[in-house]
Amino acid sequence: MALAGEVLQGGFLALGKAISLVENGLPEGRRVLDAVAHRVGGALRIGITGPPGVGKSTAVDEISAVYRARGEKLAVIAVDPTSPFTGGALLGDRVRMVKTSESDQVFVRSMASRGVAGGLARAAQDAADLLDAAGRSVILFETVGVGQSEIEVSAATDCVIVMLSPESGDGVQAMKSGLLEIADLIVINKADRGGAERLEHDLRTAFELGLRSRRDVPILLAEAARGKGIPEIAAAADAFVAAGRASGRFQERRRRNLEARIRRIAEHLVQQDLWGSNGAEGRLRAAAERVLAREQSPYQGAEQVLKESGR
Ligand SMILES: Nc1nc2c(ncn2[C@@H]2O[C@H](COP(=O)(O)OP(=O)(O)OP(=O)(O)O)[C@@H](O)[C@H]2O)c(=O)[nH]1
Ligand SMILES: [Mg+2]
Repeated sequence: MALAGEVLQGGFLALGKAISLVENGLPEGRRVLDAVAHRVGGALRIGITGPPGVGKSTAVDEISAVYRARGEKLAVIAVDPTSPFTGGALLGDRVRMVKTSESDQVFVRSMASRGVAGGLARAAQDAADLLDAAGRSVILFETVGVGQSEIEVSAATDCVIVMLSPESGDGVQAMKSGLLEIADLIVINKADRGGAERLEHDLRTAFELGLRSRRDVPILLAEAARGKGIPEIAAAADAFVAAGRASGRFQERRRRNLEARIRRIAEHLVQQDLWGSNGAEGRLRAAAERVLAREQSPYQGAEQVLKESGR
């Protein structure tokens, strides 16, 4: 398949095209994924999530720069970005590097949580597989940690960074929304605004009282807008990943994430197969008529639909 070959070559144009295909749930996208599967798995996937406006995009810009300086090939998947990237590390470099190859640049892709066929988490992970196969070595996912599907996206990574700010009761919001449960690393950004130590203390108290399983999660302070604390975030993520690799937790987590992902895909395929087959609508209608006529319960109706569909 020509497009798959181009994806493996790492071309940005081909990547953009292939990601659109998987985003729209099209069979061609699926075929590209099948064709590149033998090259997926090398990239490190990091999720950055948190309430709106805490500085995630600013931090992603800066963290990208840290990894790039080490020669990593970066990709960013931003889900529903309400604010654009500052353009500091990304655009600045892009302008400077017009003459260098694509492999030196950061591939950035935005994704909307609405209108993605078959679910945001599926689309984001499919896109990450394509980027991975294309040779991107670090993939950063930015999601606003509000909805369940956004949280699902970040959870399906090798390391989750939860970013909060001392403003606007982020700590309380994070505790309520289940964000803290998925954090491998917590960053309190906008430390310049004051109240960061207070929030850190509140989080530690929350961990001691309730979320004891999270008690050892590192909490870092940062000022992303001024680049402060950024190398420390990258170092803490690296340390988390290195410890996971050494203990086997890294691989175990990948396996568990894949189990969840394959389970969802299988359910999706069964549904497609069942309701996409010839005569499915008619069988469904007949079953409804039988229940209306008090001949069957809805369960008996469903069982008969399955039987008539050959299952
Ligand atoms: N005072 C202060 N402002 C910051 C800091 N980091 C980022 N900001 C500002 O906070 C605002 C929001 O930053 P973004 O990076 O867009 O935040 P975000 O979390 O990506 O926002 P959404 O994607 O809309 O959820 C911008 O105006 C940033 O310049 C910081 O350390 N201190
Ligand atoms: Mg943002």
